[in-house]
Amino acid sequence: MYLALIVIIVFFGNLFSISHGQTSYGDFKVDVFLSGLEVPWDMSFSADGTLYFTERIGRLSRVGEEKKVLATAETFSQLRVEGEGGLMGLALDPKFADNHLLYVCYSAWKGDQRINRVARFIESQDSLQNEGIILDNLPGSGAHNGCRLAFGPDSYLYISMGEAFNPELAQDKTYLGGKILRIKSDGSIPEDNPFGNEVWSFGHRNPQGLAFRSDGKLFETEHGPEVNDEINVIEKGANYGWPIVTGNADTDTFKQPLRSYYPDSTIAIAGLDIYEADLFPWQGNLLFVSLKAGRFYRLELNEDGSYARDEILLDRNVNSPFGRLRDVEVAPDGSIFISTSNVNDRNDSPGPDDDRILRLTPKNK
Ligand SMILES: [Ca+2]
Ligand SMILES: [Ca+2]
Repeated sequence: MYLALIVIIVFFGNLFSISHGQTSYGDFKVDVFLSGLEVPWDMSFSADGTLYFTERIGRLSRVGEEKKVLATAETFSQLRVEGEGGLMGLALDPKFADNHLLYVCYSAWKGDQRINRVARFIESQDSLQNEGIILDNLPGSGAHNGCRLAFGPDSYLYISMGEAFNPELAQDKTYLGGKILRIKSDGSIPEDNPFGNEVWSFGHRNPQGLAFRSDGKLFETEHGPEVNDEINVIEKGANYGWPIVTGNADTDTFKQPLRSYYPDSTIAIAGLDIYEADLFPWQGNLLFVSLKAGRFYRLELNEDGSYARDEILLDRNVNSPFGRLRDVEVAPDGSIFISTSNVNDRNDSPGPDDDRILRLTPKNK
């Protein structure tokens, strides 16, 4: 039995939540769905509920009736696993059920140069085949590689790119780092992109979360430098400020974040998803996780789309034994999957079962 459903930990959400006056939503439980992983970086579900996920060391796996490793490091051309780089973003084609195409964003070597790239594969006979590099020579570094992927309702692929430690170039619309990029699934540039290249929005630092709501609104998370992690609503051609401003800025030049966190220290917000299922009473909430603080948040919006309130559901310093949290993904059945990031990452003491993928369900269902 590959499912390590050994540990079942019941959390009392109402005891541990940091209250902003909201009603308690009651209890949920956490099952360890998979263990013994190494930085499961991005998760994605096909419509039939099969889980696909990457590990940063270069593994890509599928979990349906059974767990199957579809690809290892040599599958990805010149894969560069170092620092925060490696195999990262994953997205399934909008027509995945018919064409079995999937897309990854990974760090690579080009000679002695560090780059990132986006490649497309076909899933065939329990492996990934026919690598097609659709966007190459993206800026790369030991960290600040971005690399989250999301398909929009326009069927175009959106890519978050870190500025690869070239902060001033985040403002340069001809440089592809520090940007949200938008391409067609064959790598070509849509005619209605705002600057005639792949750039969709700019002034980003290291965006680590990217998710569309079903109405087409695009949300993004971004690590602040030492302060001011951000949740942003991404709009065509907009400037999100880095490195001129971080967090809330008293200016009309830069797009204000939907929510800026922690003016005194960062918690490194990473994976993001929007809850649009009905297993939990959290419809329309933004779900996101943090690496440094090991937190899992849900954030409620007002009718007008502005920030209403948030709740911390897991916190490594309060109620969570799971350490750093990397990605969150809502499954088609409405349960919530969270991946940890402790092995060969910035955690001094990974547990014997790390890394793990967790599954959250309501306690009474
Ligand atoms: Ca994901
Ligand atoms: Ca900003």
